[in-house]
Order: sequence, then C-alpha cells, then structure tokens
Amino acid sequence: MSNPVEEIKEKSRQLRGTIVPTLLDPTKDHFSEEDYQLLKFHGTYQQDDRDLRVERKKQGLDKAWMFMIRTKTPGGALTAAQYLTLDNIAENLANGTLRITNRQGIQFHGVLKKSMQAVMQQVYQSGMTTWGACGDVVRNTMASPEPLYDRTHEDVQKFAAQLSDTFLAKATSYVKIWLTSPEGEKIELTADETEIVEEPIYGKHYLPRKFKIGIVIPPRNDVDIYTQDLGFVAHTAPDGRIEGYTVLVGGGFGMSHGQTQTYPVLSKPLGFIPAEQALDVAVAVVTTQRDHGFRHDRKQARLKYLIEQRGLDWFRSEVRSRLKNPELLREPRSFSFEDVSDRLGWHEQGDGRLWVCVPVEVGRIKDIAAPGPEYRTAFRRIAQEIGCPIRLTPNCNIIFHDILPSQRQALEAILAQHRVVSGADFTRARKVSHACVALPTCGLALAESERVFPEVMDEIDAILRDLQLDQEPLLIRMSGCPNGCPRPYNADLAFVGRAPGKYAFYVGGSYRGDRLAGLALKTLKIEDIPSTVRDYLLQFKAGRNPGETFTDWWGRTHTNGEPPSSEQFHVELAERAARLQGQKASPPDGD
Ligand code: SRM
Ligand code: SF4
Repeated sequence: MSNPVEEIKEKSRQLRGTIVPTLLDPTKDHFSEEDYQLLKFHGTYQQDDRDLRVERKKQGLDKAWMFMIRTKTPGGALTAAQYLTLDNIAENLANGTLRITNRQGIQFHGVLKKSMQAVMQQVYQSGMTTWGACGDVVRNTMASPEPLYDRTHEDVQKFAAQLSDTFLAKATSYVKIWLTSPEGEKIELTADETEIVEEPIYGKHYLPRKFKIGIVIPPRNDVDIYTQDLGFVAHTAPDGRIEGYTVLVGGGFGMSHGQTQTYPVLSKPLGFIPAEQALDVAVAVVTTQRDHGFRHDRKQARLKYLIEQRGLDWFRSEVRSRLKNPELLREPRSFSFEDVSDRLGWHEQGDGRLWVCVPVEVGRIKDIAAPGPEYRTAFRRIAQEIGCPIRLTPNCNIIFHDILPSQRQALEAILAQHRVVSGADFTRARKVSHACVALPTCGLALAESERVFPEVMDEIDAILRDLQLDQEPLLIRMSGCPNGCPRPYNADLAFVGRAPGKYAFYVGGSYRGDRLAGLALKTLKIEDIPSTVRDYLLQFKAGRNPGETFTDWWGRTHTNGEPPSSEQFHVELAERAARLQGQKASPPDGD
C-alpha cells in the first residue's frame, strides 16, 4: 500500500496540482495540503511565522502564512552577479536576510504568496534555479568548495554540476508556473497539462523520498560525506587527476518526532569506481532506490532503510546489474579524514590569485546593529566592487575567490568597515560550530536553535579559553528537533531540541565526521549547557594524552551511550502530546 504523498505525486500531472489556480486567486494567501507537498519540488515550503501563532489565534486570525524558498547551487558556486540578484531578492521580496544552508544553497524566508513568482523568475534569469532544491528528487549536490586551481578541485566541482544536470527533473511545470519567456515576457499562467514529458530517471512517482549526494576530497571531510545518501570520496593520481571514487551509500540523519524505527545512519562503502564511470554508478544507485525504496511508509522511505533491511550485498549486486561495466565496481579503497571544518582566512589558489573564507554566524547573512557585523552590506559591496565569484560552504560560511593580490586590501577594508571578522581569533570549536534554522520559520522545531546558539557558543568559548582549550578541535552542533538538519549526530557534542529550552545531549561523535555520538543526557536545560560542557572539558583536560583530541580521547576512554534513536525521547514526547491532547498524538510531518 502506498502512502498519501505517492498518490498526490501520481495525480499531480507532473507536479502541477492546483498550484496555478491558487497562485491566481488573490483571496488565498496559502495553498492546500496537497499542493504544499508539490511545491517542495519547486523549491519552496509553505510556512507560518510561529512567533505570531498564539497572538493571532487569540485574535481569531489564521496563521501568518509565508514561504521559504531554497536555491539549488551545486558545489555552492555563484557568480558575483548571481549573488547580487539573491541580495536584491532578500531586500525586496523576502525578510531582508539570506540564509546559507549547510548543503551550500541559499534560503529566503518570509516570502509572501504574491512574491513567489518574482523570486523564482529572478533566480532563474540569473542562471540558477530552485527546481528540485526540495522534494522527492536529488537535492543540491554538495562538493568540496575550496577554489584551488588544481585538477582535483576543479574536477570535483564539474562533477557536482554534471550530477545536478543529470538529476534535474524534466517536467515543464516549473517553467510554466513560475518563469518568464526568454524575451522576458511573462508566460501566461496555464501549467499546460498537455505537456507531459518523459521523466527518464524519476518516472511518474519521482523518488520515494529526498535524496542527497556529496563529493569530498580527503583529508578534509567538509561535506560531511558519511551523512549523504550517496557519497563520492575522490582518489587522486600523482598528476592531480581524479582516478576514481570510493562510493559510500545509505547515510542519513533524520529521526522523526514520534516515530520509532527512525534513526541516523552513517554511510557504508559500496566499492571503488573509476572517475569515467562515476555518473553511471550515481544513476544506478538512484534508480535502485527509485525501484526498491519503501514507498508504503514515508518515514521508512530513505535509502538508508532499504540498505539496512535488504543488506549492503544485495544493494551492491542490484547496483552492479544496472551498470554498463559491472566489473569496474571494485573493492573500496582506503582513505582517511582529518576534519570537517572549512579553512577560514586567506589562501593562495595556485594560479597567482587568492581566496578568502569568511565565517558567517549560523549562516545568516544580515546586517546586525553595531557592534555586530553588517554581513549583508559587506558581501553586497564585495560583489559589486571586487566582482569576484563566490562559493558557499557546507559549514554555512562564504568564500570569495579569484582575487588579485592587488584587490586584497580593498576587500579587507570592506569587511573591516562593516565589522565582519576573519575568525582568526575564534576558538577552534567556534569556527566549525553550527545550528539549524528552527524557530520562528521551521514548522518542525520543538526548541530554539539558530536564535540561541550564538549566545550558547559565547559561554562555551569563555570556558574553552579559561581551560586553555581554545585551539582544540571540537565539533559542536545544535538542532531544534531530532530531524538532524545541522548533522548533530556525528558531532563531539550535540544538543538536539526536545521541548522549549530543553535538549537531548549527545557526546562522542567525531571531528572527522566518521563516528556516531551516543546519548549522554535525555534532557539538558539550556541554562545548564555551559556547566555540563565544562564538566566534560575538565575530564578531557585531566585524562587526555599529550596532543590527543577530544574525539580521540573520548574514543580511547569511553564507550558511547546508546546511539541516537527515536526510542530515547520521541516515544515519551508522543505520549505526553497524546495526554495533553487527550487523543493519540500525530507527529508533525515535514520534508
Ligand atoms: Fe533539513 C526538514 C532546514 C539540511 C534532515 N529541513 C527541513 C525543513 C524543510 C522543515 C520542514 O520540512 O518543514 C527545514 C526548513 C527550516 C527553515 O525554516 O528554513 C530544514 N535542512 C534545513 C537547512 C536549512 C538547515 C541548515 O541549518 O542549513 C538545511 C538545508 C539544506 C539544503 O540546502 O538543502 C537542511 N536537513 C538537512 C540535513 C543535512 C544535509 O542534508 O546535509 C539533514 C540530515 C541529513 C538527512 O537528510 O538525513 C536534514 N530536514 C531533515 C529532515 C529529516 C529527514 C529524514 O530522513 O527523516 C527533515 C524532515 C523530513 O524530511 O521529514 C528536514
Ligand atoms: Fe527544523 Fe528540526 Fe531541521 Fe532544525 S533540525 S531546521 S528544527 S526540521
């Protein structure tokens, strides 16, 4: 039996649904539940301002409906002109901010229904898209963003673009609903139903669930490769050419509130494939998931559950049977990672030019009143005055590259004028820490994350400095619910929202991203985070061997607590919700 979203997709006439009539109806400020599911494929989520919910309810008003719109930018690559388009959209059509996502895209929040078309059009006209940034398709392809001018880094970026093109849905509904003609005239809104085209990869039902691909260059695991449905680990020949990839499959971090049998998984090695056959493997993996993924239950529909249930050997032989040259999928090669961070600061590209990676607090590009940084103004001026291309990083920072040595001073002056710091004097933990969006836009948030994390990190920073651990590698992540967006479950220390002001506390992941953390405390109040972290750091300081990282000390001296699982807290949350409502709790459904 199929889940309701499968039926919605099937009946949607290639993702058209009733989006057009609702768009044209000025009396409606939001879409039906069915169209909400379809809109995701177009790169947008229907949301409401959760800060206003209670007050509006008191006043007998409906929710304050608005939309999040997400771009798809493979490898995080943008031109300066594209960045300026995005900045312009943030100013005129959204809430005045741009949010760098940890999959190297940009999200706009607070877009009203009447502005959606204009956002899509401006993004598209600038050579980007939002098509397939969300929904049951291959999402934005991540790739190591360092703009080094060697064959390895260039090939990885090219491969990301190639994967992205290959897996772009062919349906014309996106163009028909949102876009303008090449002449710049507005297309009449028809979402022409006669234009049903072949979807060679996705078919009628698209994929069972979202699907994520990343490409990484060891020893830097900046794309957090073990969390991807499909990961490519580059192996480089002495001349810099990529010989091939070790392919990892079945990673994923989601656990669904109230749903047992959902849990995070690190990806596993499928085999080594020569670079020329890598695209072929990607198609074989994606179509295996398309044909065998568990469509009956959306909560079991990610690739990780298929592999966990049918076994890696079964999955490998299914993938092999789809390859043009199955014998080329060989034993995985060995590789190792050092850390998941970005290299902040200035670096040489290898062609005489420079790049700089600038930290952005929780990825939110906005102007903060003095003494805070004016990220938006600074980055807009860099795009306008220096005109250099940009890469967004998986740690939600921003890279400016192709900078002539003669331009460095001007760029540094802009950053300084707008109080944007280089991160040179950050603690090492601060440099790589991240929190997901959560309130007030995320419909699934159970606790604050982005809005409280800077202050939490200020307190942790003070402790690290006090204990002279400020240059220790330490991966700290916070999320507003168990869905795992900021990839908390492989962090050294992670706080996962369970209720307002309360977090489950996980310890024992890895700064390399290759180990799952275990449960340390079911409930940790936000005000107790600093003292709890201090206790762990004191133990570390007393017990570590010389030069040993927190990750390695923990691995040597501790057995991890229970691996993250929904049983640890969703069950009681669901029970509590059921008690409060006097009925069986129905978990919020997201995507
Ligand atoms: Fe996520 C759902 C934000 C990366 C796992 N994620 C959501 C939604 C759309 C909430 C919803 O469905 O209503 C959030 C929108 C909040 C808002 O208001 O903006 C949201 N996810 C994000 C971002 C913006 C977090 C960030 O701090 O950057 C990231 C956008 C990336 C992008 O550009 O595409 C983001 N989400 C991730 C990641 C990390 C990754 O992909 O590398 C994960 C864990 C990896 C994985 O997919 O397993 C992740 N998001 C989820 C899940 C759980 C999926 C599952 O298998 O159960 C949901 C909920 C769902 O799908 O049911 C979700
Ligand atoms: Fe929302 Fe939860 Fe994702 Fe945070 S982890 S953005 S609260 S779905």
